[in-house]
Amino acid sequence: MSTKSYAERAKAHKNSAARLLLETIARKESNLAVSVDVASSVDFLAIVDVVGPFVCLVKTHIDILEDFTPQVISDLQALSKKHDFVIFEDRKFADIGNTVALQYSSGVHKIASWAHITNAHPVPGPSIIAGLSSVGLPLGRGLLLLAEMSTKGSLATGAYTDAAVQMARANQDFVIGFIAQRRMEPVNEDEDLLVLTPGVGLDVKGDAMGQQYRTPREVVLESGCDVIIVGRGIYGKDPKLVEDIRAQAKRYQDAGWAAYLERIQA
Ligand code: BMP
Repeated sequence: MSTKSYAERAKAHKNSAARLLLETIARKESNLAVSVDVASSVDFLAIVDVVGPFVCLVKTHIDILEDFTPQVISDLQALSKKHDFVIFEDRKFADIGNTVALQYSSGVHKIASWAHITNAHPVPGPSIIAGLSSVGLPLGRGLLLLAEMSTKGSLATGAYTDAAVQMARANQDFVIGFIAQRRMEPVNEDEDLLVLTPGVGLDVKGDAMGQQYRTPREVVLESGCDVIIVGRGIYGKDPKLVEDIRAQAKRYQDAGWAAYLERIQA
């Protein structure tokens, strides 16, 4: 279990996106990421503006927006400056290196130009990292590998997860960590692969489509993860209920930070 502080880890980290995330967590005393999965740009930006003060990171699924225009990205970047948060596009790339390089740099969304962090399934093997890093590394971006998933019946377990960890270890200039459900024990003192964990909720244990939730305490204290990713637990009642969204964001921020303080004091 890591008892090092986020601030200490920020100083030592070699990847600029990882450093930015760790510094932001320490500065804002927040290991909360909010996943803003709504279809309207107006709702999306309104939620980001409300949760902004409470989060270290905003996670997007930019292809969900049905009225996407490049202006959404400018507005998101302005909110990222206003509230001091990192942007993570949860794109889950999963193709050959040449294709993912194009998907990352081009198309309507031009993800590499604005997302500090993105992620990929390790299923194609190390070539996916080569493709993405050819675009992202010169821009100072970071990549997370999906080593595990939060869903019931996930195939990302056992040898697959171990292979994802090996792929990350071999590419630590660009791969900054994992989407996973637990901390992966480092091989030495210098290794610092972050773990960002979705499937977090305080009130319910899952949804009707296989999602499974654990509490911030289980995730951060018991499983040693670094960032809790919360979606519907924060905006789920109604994306327009601004006061409730603010209160939930604060509630999850407090729960995540209390679990971290308990961990580093252990
Ligand atoms: P929610 O908290 O509303 O269940 O949302 C979880 C978010 O995290 C979704 O955007 C989903 O795509 C993402 N996610 C997940 O739930 N489990 C995983 O294993 C990986 C994910 O990216």
